Amino acid sequence: MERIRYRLSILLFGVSLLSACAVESPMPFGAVPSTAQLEWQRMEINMFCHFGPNTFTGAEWGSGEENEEVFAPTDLDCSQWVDVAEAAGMKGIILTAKHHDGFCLWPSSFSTHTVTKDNDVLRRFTDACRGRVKAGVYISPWDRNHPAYGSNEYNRVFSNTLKEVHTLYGPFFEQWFDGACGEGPNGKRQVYDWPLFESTVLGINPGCVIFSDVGPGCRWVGNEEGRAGETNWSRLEVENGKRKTEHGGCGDVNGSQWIPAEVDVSIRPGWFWHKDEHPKTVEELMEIYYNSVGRNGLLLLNVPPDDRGRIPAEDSAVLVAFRAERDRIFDRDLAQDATIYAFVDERNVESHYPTSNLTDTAYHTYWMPGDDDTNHVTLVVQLPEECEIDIVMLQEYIPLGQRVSQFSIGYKNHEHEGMVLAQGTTIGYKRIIRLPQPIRTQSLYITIEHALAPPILNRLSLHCSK
Ligand code: FUL
Repeated sequence: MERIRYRLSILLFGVSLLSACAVESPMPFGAVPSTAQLEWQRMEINMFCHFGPNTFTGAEWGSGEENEEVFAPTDLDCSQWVDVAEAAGMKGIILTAKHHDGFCLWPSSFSTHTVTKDNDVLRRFTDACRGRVKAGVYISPWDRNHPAYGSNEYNRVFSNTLKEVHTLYGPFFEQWFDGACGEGPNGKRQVYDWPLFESTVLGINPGCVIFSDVGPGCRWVGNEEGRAGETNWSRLEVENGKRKTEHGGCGDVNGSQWIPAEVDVSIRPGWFWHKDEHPKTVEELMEIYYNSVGRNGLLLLNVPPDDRGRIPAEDSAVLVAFRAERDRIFDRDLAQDATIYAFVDERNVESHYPTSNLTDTAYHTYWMPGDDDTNHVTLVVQLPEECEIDIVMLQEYIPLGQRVSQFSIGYKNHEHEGMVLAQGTTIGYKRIIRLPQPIRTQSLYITIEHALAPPILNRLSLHCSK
């Protein structure tokens, strides 16, 4: 007994010593991402594949009356899609398993408008993705073919369709619900039962990130041009399936739910492949990258397979070049060997966290100032030598919430005058700021002018795009 008591007291002493030394992790601020949403955000760029009867008819919105035999890829190869996605540095692919024409790329039991059993494209797609990239699925609630569309019965049909796809082909990392709600074959519109659709998917796969105009997993950014708002909060306020404030591109600073922005855009003019259309250039894709990933969004870039069922060579070439350009700029971090000093107003910050956490590449190490330091927090980045810089990349540690609402970047010129180079509002998961012109300097200032709670940053890097 005595021995047990002795062991227990040693143990308790050890535990109290440990907790005295350990830094308590900061309290989260506001809504925070779920584990699935965090993993999703860290994917950064995913591929969208619009593929179906429209690929063969030249339409963008099929009528639903197309003959099933129209869908006839001559050389279908879903692993080639995965090859292209991997080469482009994309982590997931979302396939339009059913677009508005209602045609199912799997032999569904709930529709007659489908591929045949021996031509199960969804199966080939999920098989090709396994172990390489994550698979996601677009299933349009709008259905221009289904006879039940426009009635209560259709909501049950659609829920069963979701159940079928997620049970037989899942798990999917993302379920894409398009917001379009047009007329069906009988001229009626459907009143969608969103709570039923969501609970069906999440009941089977709680980790599935559901996209729609209002989430709950991620939200539409409000345009199809590849642009998030310069101010972009990952919070939103949704009530009865509607945004309380109309801020697709900007989110809602006061929102109580974590619903980050997804930026969907096509590499070509149309969503589906059309013979006479061509992909965007690397410069255009870089612009999209800066305006999406660089503004706290996830980029969902549509790369449509052609009528062979393969991604055309010109699209894959531009994607490889797009990746090479990102690597060229961002693989070289000029701040890697920098020393970073932190001040609040004029005084040194007393922090439990080393500023070296800002330049290491580990995701879960971060820096924050003192508990009351929310405004005028300046990080002085002292470089080992003078460098030319035209890009600053900042990341907030979003598992503890999104906090920063105003920041600026500056430096001292050769006359030692302070010069503001750029100003911004939100940072979020990632913010990439392109300076109006390159500067040569050995030290740069990043000031968090205002945050809703002490700012917590996990990464700061400097680059030169020249
Ligand atoms: C839109 C749809 O109507 C388009 O056809 C496309 O699927 C795009 C991604 O979403 O709202």
